[in-house]
Amino acid sequence: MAGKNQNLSAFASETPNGKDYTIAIVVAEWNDKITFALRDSTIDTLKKAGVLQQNIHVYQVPGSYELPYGAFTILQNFSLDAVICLGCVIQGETPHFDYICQAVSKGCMDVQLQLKCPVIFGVLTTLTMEQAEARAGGKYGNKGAEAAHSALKMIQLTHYCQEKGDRDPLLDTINGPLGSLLLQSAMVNDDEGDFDFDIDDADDESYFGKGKKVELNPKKKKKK
Ligand code: DLZ
Repeated sequence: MAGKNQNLSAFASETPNGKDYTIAIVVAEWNDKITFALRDSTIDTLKKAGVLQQNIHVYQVPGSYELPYGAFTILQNFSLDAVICLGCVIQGETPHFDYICQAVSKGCMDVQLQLKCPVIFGVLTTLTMEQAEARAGGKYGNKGAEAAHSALKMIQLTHYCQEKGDRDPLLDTINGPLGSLLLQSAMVNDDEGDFDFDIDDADDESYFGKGKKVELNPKKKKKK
């Protein structure tokens, strides 16, 4: 991957094949001369890596500030392998440069960790328009190409871990916050207004431990 002032379109490793992947691109319309150049390079790189045209979905949002919400909403409604966020924030033109940059980078990070899907930060944050142009197809390559490569690398990592990992995601879910919710739904409210668990002393093994089976949809306890 390119470092400072290196070519953003030159990668340290091979770009993974993307023929089975579905990817969304969210593009900010602010500084569209730059962001549309990033978009075109992203699409070009994805296609060269084998991603099918019909599996590349492009959405536009007004500015970079809207990128995290765009990614979040798209991920909540469509099955995707990754979302690539593209934007350009130029310090000279943006009095609240730091706020926007921080909000967008933190926002993209939050979305990917919360929704467990790679969200790529393809946002140029530069001092001048010239610096942006140099990274949107100019002498330092194109940040869009880098974003596409990053997306495919992260999808590859995700699939590798899902296939080879030895942890059961269902078990983790049940033992995590969902487990508490399920336990709450297993509680029954007796006629005195107290909550009680409906635990069967059955022998079978459940996610709640051997020998204790929790009825997840218990009938209300009858008063004796
Ligand atoms: C308002 C604003 C400014 C001043 N500068 C930029 C910029 O350089 N790059 C960019 O992507 N967006 C900019 N915006 C727009 C904000 O991202 C956002 O769209 C508006 O504040 C509306 O929420």
